[in-house]
Amino acid sequence: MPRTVLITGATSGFGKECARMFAKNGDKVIATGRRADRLKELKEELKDYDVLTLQFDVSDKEAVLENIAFLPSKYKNIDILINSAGLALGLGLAPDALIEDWEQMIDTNIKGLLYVTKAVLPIMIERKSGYIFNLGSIAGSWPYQGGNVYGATKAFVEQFSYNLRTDLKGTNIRVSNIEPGAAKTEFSDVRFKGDSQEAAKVYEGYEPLLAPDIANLIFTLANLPLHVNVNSLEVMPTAQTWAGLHVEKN
Ligand code: NDP
Ligand code: 8X3
Repeated sequence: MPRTVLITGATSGFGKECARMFAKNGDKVIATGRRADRLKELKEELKDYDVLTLQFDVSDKEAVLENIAFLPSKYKNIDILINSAGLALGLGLAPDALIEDWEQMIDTNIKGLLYVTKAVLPIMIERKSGYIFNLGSIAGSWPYQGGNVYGATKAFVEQFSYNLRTDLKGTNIRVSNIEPGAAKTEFSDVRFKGDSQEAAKVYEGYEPLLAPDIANLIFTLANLPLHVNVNSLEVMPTAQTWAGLHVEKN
């Protein structure tokens, strides 16, 4: 039975790879993002599969509510929500970081995720089924220099995921917080605002995670028996560990 899968951030990275994977599995995919050209390309690439593309900014509350309220009837019964839209902006220390970057991360990673989730919840609750994947990050659990507000937004996503799951007791709705480590997508290009050399350095000298690694895990979780809920899944490249706690010496 094909499922209906709403994916935010489907124009790149994890979201795009999830769109490919679920669509090729025969599921109905609603792929969303801000970049219309990317959505058009994805629609063309997946033209043999059941894909609806919708262009909206997750931080625009009205646009989110309207797009989900007016879904064509074929796509209304959302079974799976993948909240992948998100970003880090800058890697400056807190005193140097731009307040506008902080605001955009909060608007996207926190408020945007909340708007989409709130819009989808009634659909899942009415049908007493559903699966919500939230893209958290290792940055939500493990502090690092320059991670300041980005990490804090992902800590929000983690705790919100657990609290949401708690509130949804008895509804059969599953919630998983997916917490990847370093993954080579457009993430660092965005973080370094188009400085592709700086972005490339992040992934030099080791094998980072790639988008299909995370999409595969999400797809696997989505196919687990209905009585199984993975609360959180922290995934790193093998080369990445927690080593490196810093001591400032005299
Ligand atoms: P990408 O930059 O490759 O993809 C990010 C996606 O988010 C794009 O499709 C972008 O689409 C979308 N997006 C950003 N802002 C908005 C917005 N305001 N409204 C709608 N869509 C938006 O990064 P990843 O795929 O790597 O990241 C996906 C998620 O995973 C993010 O939440 C990120 O924080 C998280 N993550 C990433 C890790 C990594 O190392 N790559 C590790 C851990 C977590 P568009 O620009 O078209 O709107
Ligand atoms: C992305 C992973 O470590 O670059 O969330 O913050 S990290």
